[in-house]
Amino acid sequence: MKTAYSPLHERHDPEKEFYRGLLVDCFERPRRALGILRELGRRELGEVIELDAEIPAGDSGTTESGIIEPSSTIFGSRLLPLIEHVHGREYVDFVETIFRDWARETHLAGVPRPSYALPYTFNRLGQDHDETGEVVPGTVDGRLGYFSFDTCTPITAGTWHAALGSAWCAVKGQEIVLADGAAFALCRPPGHHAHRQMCGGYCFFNNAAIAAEAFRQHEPSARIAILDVDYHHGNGTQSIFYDRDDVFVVSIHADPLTNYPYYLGHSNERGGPNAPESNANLPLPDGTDWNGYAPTLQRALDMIRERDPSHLIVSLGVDTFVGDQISNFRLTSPDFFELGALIGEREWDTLFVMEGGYHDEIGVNVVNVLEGFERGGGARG
Ligand code: SP5
Ligand code: ZN
Repeated sequence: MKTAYSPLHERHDPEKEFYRGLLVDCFERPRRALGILRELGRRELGEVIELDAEIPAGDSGTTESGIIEPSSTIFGSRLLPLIEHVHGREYVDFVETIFRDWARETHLAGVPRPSYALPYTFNRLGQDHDETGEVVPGTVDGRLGYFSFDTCTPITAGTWHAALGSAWCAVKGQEIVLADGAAFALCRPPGHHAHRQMCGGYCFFNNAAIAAEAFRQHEPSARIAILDVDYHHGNGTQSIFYDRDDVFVVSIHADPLTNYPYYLGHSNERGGPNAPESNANLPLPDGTDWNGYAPTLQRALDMIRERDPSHLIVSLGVDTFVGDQISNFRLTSPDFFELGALIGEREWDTLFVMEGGYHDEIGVNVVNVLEGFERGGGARG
């Protein structure tokens, strides 16, 4: 199986996130993707296609000389329209320009210039009332709060380019699947918490949703299934596809009653009025090990089979690992091989899109899933 990788992710390396009233070191760091890359080099999974973007150093949206960099010419004409299809123009503009504006504004205010932007307020009104809360504020703090849902997703000078590079991996991965039947998009930053118009959970662009859109644009009758095995519920993916019957979303995750991202991910969320069976949530209790996990995975795969998908996208988080820093499931490294094999047995054309996983064994665990998939019969083999 081939891997799509972009070194641009290294430009997103924020120092701190805000958690329980304290600034703590970020969990979502470049070493995660670099660890996966290193393990891919040690094992014989297949070629790593390094996407090469000649993007000059500098703040998001600008070069050092202050000239706006036209991302569409760097990444090819396909990427930005796909991202804007999923996220809308206003939000994409926000991701591109917010750090530059934040740096300028804090500089003008005469305060020390922070290396990352975080919100201190949030727009709740837009969720509750149709007529209010829909006006995008004009100031930096107002926009940050309008387009974010938590305080653990700092935006830096390099975030825009890293997020573009990440989405680019997903789109490249989609192209590889058309040719090979399987691919691994080594996306970083991750994507499954990103909503149409909100970043959060370390995510900016919803890479899995963008890949789904790419499949649909290539083949308008494509039926996509997204299987999300990250420890955390894929609230962004759910909300993007909730009322659409062309994309089935099923997620196995820690119970949102007691776990991040809270609020969404309950088993009674089955789809919107136009797509009543398009979403499935399979929450599991803290402490779940492979014995508890495997039957639920089989159930999810059976649900997917009922939809007879043309393509499967796996939102692959390995933060279900027993040693993970921020999670409470108990899967072991050999279990990840089994997880991949159970998916591979179904023999769907499959795109793996990287999501979470915060232990140094991330590389071993990810490559175990991918090797297990191939051993299980995936990738037309
Ligand atoms: C993609 C992904 O996995 N995003 C997860 C975002 C989770 N953010 C919440 C972080 C909560 C940190 N909890 C620290 C617990 C330390 N024991
Ligand atoms: Zn996660």
